[in-house]
Amino acid sequence: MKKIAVLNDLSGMGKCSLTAAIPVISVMGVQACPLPTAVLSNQTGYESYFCDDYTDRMGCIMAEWQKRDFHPDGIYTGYLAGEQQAEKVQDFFKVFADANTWILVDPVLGDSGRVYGMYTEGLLEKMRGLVTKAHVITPNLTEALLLLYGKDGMEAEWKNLQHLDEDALFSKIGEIGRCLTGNFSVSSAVITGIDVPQKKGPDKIGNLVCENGRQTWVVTEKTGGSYSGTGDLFASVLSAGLVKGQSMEHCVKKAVDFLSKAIADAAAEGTDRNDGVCFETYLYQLREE
Ligand code: PXL
Repeated sequence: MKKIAVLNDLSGMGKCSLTAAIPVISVMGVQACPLPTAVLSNQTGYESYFCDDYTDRMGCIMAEWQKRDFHPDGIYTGYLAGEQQAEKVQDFFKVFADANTWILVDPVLGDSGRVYGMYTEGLLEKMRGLVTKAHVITPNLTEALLLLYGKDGMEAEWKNLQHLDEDALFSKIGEIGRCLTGNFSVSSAVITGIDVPQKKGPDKIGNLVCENGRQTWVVTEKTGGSYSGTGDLFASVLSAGLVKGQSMEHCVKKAVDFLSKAIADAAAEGTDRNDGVCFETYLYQLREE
Protein backbone atom coordinates (compact mmCIF):
# COMPACT_ATOMS: atom_id res chain seq x y z
CA MET A 1 0.00 0.00 0.00
CA LYS A 2 1.26 3.51 -0.78
CA LYS A 3 2.05 5.78 2.16
CA ILE A 4 1.98 9.54 2.61
CA ALA A 5 3.71 11.28 5.52
CA VAL A 6 1.38 14.10 6.55
CA LEU A 7 3.10 16.95 8.41
CA ASN A 8 0.27 18.98 9.86
CA ASP A 9 -1.41 19.95 13.13
CA LEU A 10 -4.15 18.09 14.99
CA SER A 11 -6.99 20.50 15.76
CA GLY A 12 -9.89 19.11 17.79
CA MET A 13 -12.43 21.43 16.21
CA GLY A 14 -12.59 23.05 12.79
CA LYS A 15 -12.29 20.02 10.48
CA CYS A 16 -8.92 21.02 9.07
CA SER A 17 -5.32 19.80 8.86
CA LEU A 18 -4.98 16.17 10.11
CA THR A 19 -8.69 15.65 10.83
CA ALA A 20 -9.34 16.48 7.17
CA ALA A 21 -6.30 14.71 5.70
CA ILE A 22 -6.48 11.32 7.44
CA PRO A 23 -10.03 10.32 6.40
CA VAL A 24 -9.58 11.58 2.82
CA ILE A 25 -6.23 9.88 2.22
CA SER A 26 -7.46 6.66 3.88
CA VAL A 27 -10.67 6.39 1.89
CA MET A 28 -8.62 6.83 -1.29
CA GLY A 29 -6.72 3.66 -0.41
CA VAL A 30 -3.48 5.28 0.75
CA GLN A 31 -2.00 5.03 4.27
CA ALA A 32 -1.75 8.41 6.01
CA CYS A 33 1.22 8.57 8.42
CA PRO A 34 0.70 11.70 10.56
CA LEU A 35 3.59 13.69 11.99
CA PRO A 36 1.81 16.24 14.23
CA THR A 37 3.34 19.71 14.20
CA ALA A 38 1.10 20.90 17.06
CA VAL A 39 -1.99 19.80 18.98
CA LEU A 40 -4.71 22.43 19.26
CA SER A 41 -8.06 22.57 21.01
CA ASN A 42 -9.44 24.03 17.77
CA GLN A 43 -8.15 25.84 14.69
CA THR A 44 -6.95 29.42 15.18
CA GLY A 45 -9.89 31.15 13.44
CA TYR A 46 -12.07 30.79 16.56
CA GLU A 47 -11.82 33.63 19.11
CA SER A 48 -9.46 31.63 21.35
CA TYR A 49 -7.51 28.39 21.25
CA PHE A 50 -5.00 26.27 23.17
CA CYS A 51 -1.93 25.18 21.21
CA ASP A 52 0.66 22.60 22.29
CA ASP A 53 3.59 23.15 19.94
CA TYR A 54 5.19 19.87 18.82
CA THR A 55 8.31 21.33 17.15
CA ASP A 56 10.61 19.70 19.74
CA ARG A 57 8.93 16.31 19.36
CA MET A 58 9.10 16.29 15.56
CA GLY A 59 12.80 15.31 15.65
CA CYS A 60 12.07 12.41 18.08
CA ILE A 61 9.38 11.04 15.77
CA MET A 62 11.67 11.41 12.74
CA ALA A 63 14.46 9.53 14.55
CA GLU A 64 12.10 6.59 15.22
CA TRP A 65 10.83 6.61 11.63
CA GLN A 66 14.45 6.43 10.44
CA LYS A 67 14.99 3.35 12.61
CA ARG A 68 11.92 1.79 10.95
CA ASP A 69 13.53 2.53 7.53
CA PHE A 70 10.44 4.50 6.54
CA HIS A 71 10.18 5.42 2.84
CA PRO A 72 6.98 7.36 2.17
CA ASP A 73 5.67 7.51 -1.42
CA GLY A 74 4.47 11.04 -0.76
CA ILE A 75 5.02 13.89 1.69
CA TYR A 76 2.26 16.41 2.27
CA THR A 77 2.88 19.48 4.42
CA GLY A 78 0.28 22.03 5.56
CA TYR A 79 -0.15 24.54 8.38
CA LEU A 80 3.08 25.44 10.20
CA ALA A 81 2.94 27.39 13.46
CA GLY A 82 6.35 29.05 13.03
CA GLU A 83 9.75 29.27 11.38
CA GLN A 84 11.30 26.47 13.44
CA GLN A 85 8.65 24.07 12.22
CA ALA A 86 9.51 24.99 8.64
CA GLU A 87 13.14 24.09 9.41
CA LYS A 88 12.02 20.67 10.72
CA VAL A 89 10.09 20.14 7.51
CA GLN A 90 13.24 20.95 5.49
CA ASP A 91 15.07 18.31 7.58
CA PHE A 92 12.24 15.86 6.92
CA PHE A 93 12.60 16.32 3.16
CA LYS A 94 16.37 15.74 3.38
CA VAL A 95 15.98 12.52 5.33
CA PHE A 96 12.83 10.94 3.88
CA ALA A 97 12.43 12.13 0.28
CA ASP A 98 14.13 10.43 -2.64
CA ALA A 99 13.77 10.92 -6.38
CA ASN A 100 10.44 9.01 -6.40
CA THR A 101 8.76 10.80 -3.47
CA TRP A 102 5.88 13.10 -4.42
CA ILE A 103 6.17 16.30 -2.37
CA LEU A 104 3.05 18.44 -1.99
CA VAL A 105 3.48 21.72 -0.10
CA ASP A 106 0.29 23.57 0.80
CA PRO A 107 1.67 27.02 1.72
CA VAL A 108 -0.92 27.79 4.42
CA LEU A 109 -0.47 31.52 5.16
CA GLY A 110 -3.79 33.29 4.67
CA ASP A 111 -7.15 33.50 2.90
CA SER A 112 -9.59 36.03 1.40
CA GLY A 113 -6.93 38.76 1.11
CA ARG A 114 -5.79 38.46 4.74
CA VAL A 115 -2.89 36.69 6.47
CA TYR A 116 -3.49 34.14 9.25
CA GLY A 117 -2.52 34.99 12.87
CA MET A 118 0.73 32.97 12.78
CA TYR A 119 2.02 34.86 9.69
CA THR A 120 5.44 36.49 9.92
CA GLU A 121 7.82 37.64 7.20
CA GLY A 122 10.23 34.96 8.50
CA LEU A 123 7.64 32.20 8.06
CA LEU A 124 6.91 33.46 4.53
CA GLU A 125 10.62 33.24 3.68
CA LYS A 126 10.82 29.66 5.04
CA MET A 127 7.62 28.70 3.20
CA ARG A 128 9.18 30.02 -0.03
CA GLY A 129 12.12 27.69 0.64
CA LEU A 130 9.79 24.70 1.10
CA VAL A 131 7.87 25.54 -2.07
CA THR A 132 11.06 25.25 -4.16
CA LYS A 133 11.44 21.64 -2.94
CA ALA A 134 7.88 20.63 -3.91
CA HIS A 135 6.57 18.86 -7.02
CA VAL A 136 3.18 20.45 -6.54
CA ILE A 137 1.90 23.37 -4.47
CA THR A 138 -1.72 24.27 -3.70
CA PRO A 139 -1.94 27.95 -2.67
CA ASN A 140 -5.24 29.79 -2.63
CA LEU A 141 -5.07 33.17 -4.42
CA THR A 142 -4.04 35.04 -1.24
CA GLU A 143 -1.18 32.60 -0.67
CA ALA A 144 -0.07 32.72 -4.31
CA LEU A 145 0.16 36.53 -4.04
CA LEU A 146 1.97 36.30 -0.67
CA LEU A 147 4.58 33.93 -2.10
CA LEU A 148 5.17 36.25 -5.05
CA TYR A 149 4.88 39.73 -3.54
CA GLY A 150 4.87 39.52 0.31
CA LYS A 151 2.13 40.93 2.57
CA ASP A 152 1.97 44.55 1.31
CA GLY A 153 2.18 43.43 -2.31
CA MET A 154 -0.53 40.82 -1.76
CA GLU A 155 -2.89 43.41 -0.24
CA ALA A 156 -2.36 45.81 -3.15
CA GLU A 157 -2.73 43.09 -5.82
CA TRP A 158 -5.80 41.66 -4.05
CA LYS A 159 -7.52 45.07 -4.26
CA ASN A 160 -6.70 45.40 -7.98
CA LEU A 161 -8.10 41.94 -8.74
CA GLN A 162 -11.51 42.83 -7.24
CA HIS A 163 -12.25 45.28 -10.10
CA LEU A 164 -11.54 42.93 -13.01
CA ASP A 165 -14.14 41.30 -15.24
CA GLU A 166 -14.00 37.53 -15.75
CA ASP A 167 -11.74 37.53 -18.83
CA ALA A 168 -9.26 39.97 -17.31
CA LEU A 169 -9.32 38.05 -14.01
CA PHE A 170 -8.57 34.72 -15.71
CA SER A 171 -5.78 36.27 -17.74
CA LYS A 172 -4.20 37.98 -14.70
CA ILE A 173 -4.38 34.79 -12.62
CA GLY A 174 -2.87 32.86 -15.54
CA GLU A 175 0.07 35.25 -15.36
CA ILE A 176 0.29 34.74 -11.56
CA GLY A 177 0.38 30.96 -12.15
CA ARG A 178 3.24 31.30 -14.67
CA CYS A 179 5.21 33.53 -12.27
CA LEU A 180 4.68 31.08 -9.41
CA THR A 181 5.91 27.99 -11.24
CA GLY A 182 8.71 29.99 -12.89
CA ASN A 183 10.00 31.90 -9.85
CA PHE A 184 9.94 28.87 -7.55
CA SER A 185 10.97 26.25 -10.14
CA VAL A 186 8.03 24.06 -9.17
CA SER A 187 6.63 21.82 -11.91
CA SER A 188 2.97 22.09 -10.85
CA ALA A 189 0.78 24.52 -8.97
CA VAL A 190 -2.95 24.59 -8.40
CA ILE A 191 -4.34 27.98 -7.38
CA THR A 192 -7.46 26.97 -5.48
CA GLY A 193 -10.86 28.41 -4.56
CA ILE A 194 -10.83 31.59 -6.68
CA ASP A 195 -14.07 33.58 -6.46
CA VAL A 196 -15.44 34.37 -9.91
CA PRO A 197 -18.50 36.64 -9.37
CA GLN A 198 -21.13 36.57 -12.13
CA LYS A 199 -23.27 39.53 -13.29
CA LYS A 200 -26.02 37.10 -14.27
CA GLY A 201 -26.70 33.77 -12.58
CA PRO A 202 -24.94 32.04 -9.69
CA ASP A 203 -21.33 32.95 -8.84
CA LYS A 204 -18.54 30.55 -9.73
CA ILE A 205 -15.39 29.18 -8.13
CA GLY A 206 -12.31 28.60 -10.28
CA ASN A 207 -9.19 26.50 -9.75
CA LEU A 208 -6.22 27.06 -12.04
CA VAL A 209 -4.10 23.98 -12.73
CA CYS A 210 -0.58 24.85 -13.94
CA GLU A 211 1.34 21.77 -14.97
CA ASN A 212 4.63 21.68 -16.87
CA GLY A 213 3.89 24.95 -18.65
CA ARG A 214 0.24 24.08 -19.48
CA GLN A 215 -2.73 25.74 -17.79
CA THR A 216 -6.28 24.43 -17.35
CA TRP A 217 -9.19 25.99 -15.47
CA VAL A 218 -11.59 23.83 -13.48
CA VAL A 219 -14.63 26.00 -12.78
CA THR A 220 -17.76 25.10 -10.84
CA GLU A 221 -20.85 26.82 -9.43
CA LYS A 222 -20.26 28.38 -6.01
CA THR A 223 -22.33 26.43 -3.47
CA GLY A 224 -21.48 28.36 -0.29
CA GLY A 225 -19.04 30.75 1.35
CA SER A 226 -15.53 30.37 2.76
CA TYR A 227 -15.11 27.58 5.34
CA SER A 228 -12.29 26.24 7.49
CA GLY A 229 -10.41 23.27 6.10
CA THR A 230 -11.50 23.33 2.47
CA GLY A 231 -7.93 23.95 1.25
CA ASP A 232 -6.72 21.05 3.41
CA LEU A 233 -9.37 18.71 2.01
CA PHE A 234 -8.45 19.78 -1.53
CA ALA A 235 -4.72 19.17 -1.01
CA SER A 236 -5.45 15.81 0.65
CA VAL A 237 -7.38 14.53 -2.39
CA LEU A 238 -4.56 15.72 -4.63
CA SER A 239 -1.77 14.13 -2.59
CA ALA A 240 -3.48 10.71 -2.46
CA GLY A 241 -4.46 10.78 -6.15
CA LEU A 242 -0.97 11.77 -7.27
CA VAL A 243 0.84 8.99 -5.38
CA LYS A 244 -1.63 6.59 -7.01
CA GLY A 245 -0.56 7.82 -10.44
CA GLN A 246 -3.73 9.74 -11.31
CA SER A 247 -3.53 12.86 -13.48
CA MET A 248 -3.54 16.28 -11.85
CA GLU A 249 -6.66 17.32 -13.75
CA HIS A 250 -8.53 14.17 -12.70
CA CYS A 251 -7.59 14.76 -9.04
CA VAL A 252 -8.60 18.43 -9.17
CA LYS A 253 -12.02 17.59 -10.70
CA LYS A 254 -12.54 14.93 -8.05
CA ALA A 255 -11.61 17.36 -5.25
CA VAL A 256 -13.87 20.09 -6.66
CA ASP A 257 -16.88 17.78 -6.96
CA PHE A 258 -16.34 16.43 -3.41
CA LEU A 259 -15.91 19.90 -1.92
CA SER A 260 -18.80 21.58 -3.69
CA LYS A 261 -21.24 19.03 -2.21
CA ALA A 262 -19.72 19.30 1.29
CA ILE A 263 -19.87 23.13 1.10
CA ALA A 264 -23.48 23.10 -0.15
CA ASP A 265 -24.51 20.98 2.87
CA ALA A 266 -22.65 23.27 5.30
CA ALA A 267 -24.38 26.31 3.77
CA ALA A 268 -27.81 24.61 3.90
CA GLU A 269 -27.19 23.61 7.53
CA GLY A 270 -26.06 27.16 8.48
CA THR A 271 -22.71 25.85 9.79
CA ASP A 272 -20.35 28.47 11.21
CA ARG A 273 -17.36 29.02 8.87
CA ASN A 274 -14.94 28.02 11.65
CA ASP A 275 -16.59 24.60 12.07
CA GLY A 276 -15.72 23.45 8.54
CA VAL A 277 -17.80 21.64 5.91
CA CYS A 278 -19.94 18.48 5.92
CA PHE A 279 -17.38 16.38 4.04
CA GLU A 280 -17.96 13.08 5.89
CA THR A 281 -21.18 12.44 3.93
CA TYR A 282 -19.25 12.48 0.64
CA LEU A 283 -16.10 10.55 1.55
CA TYR A 284 -17.60 7.52 -0.19
CA GLN A 285 -17.28 9.38 -3.51
CA LEU A 286 -13.50 9.33 -3.15
CA ARG A 287 -13.34 5.58 -2.63
CA GLU A 288 -11.19 3.85 -5.18
CA GLU A 289 -12.85 1.19 -7.29
O1 PXL B 1 -6.90 25.15 7.42
C1 PXL B 1 -5.73 25.78 7.70
C2 PXL B 1 -5.41 25.72 9.16
C3 PXL B 1 -4.82 24.59 9.69
N1 PXL B 1 -4.51 24.48 11.00
C4 PXL B 1 -4.79 25.49 11.85
C5 PXL B 1 -5.37 26.66 11.38
C6 PXL B 1 -5.68 26.79 10.01
C7 PXL B 1 -6.28 28.02 9.49
O2 PXL B 1 -6.60 28.93 10.19
O3 PXL B 1 -5.64 27.64 12.25
C8 PXL B 1 -4.43 25.34 13.30
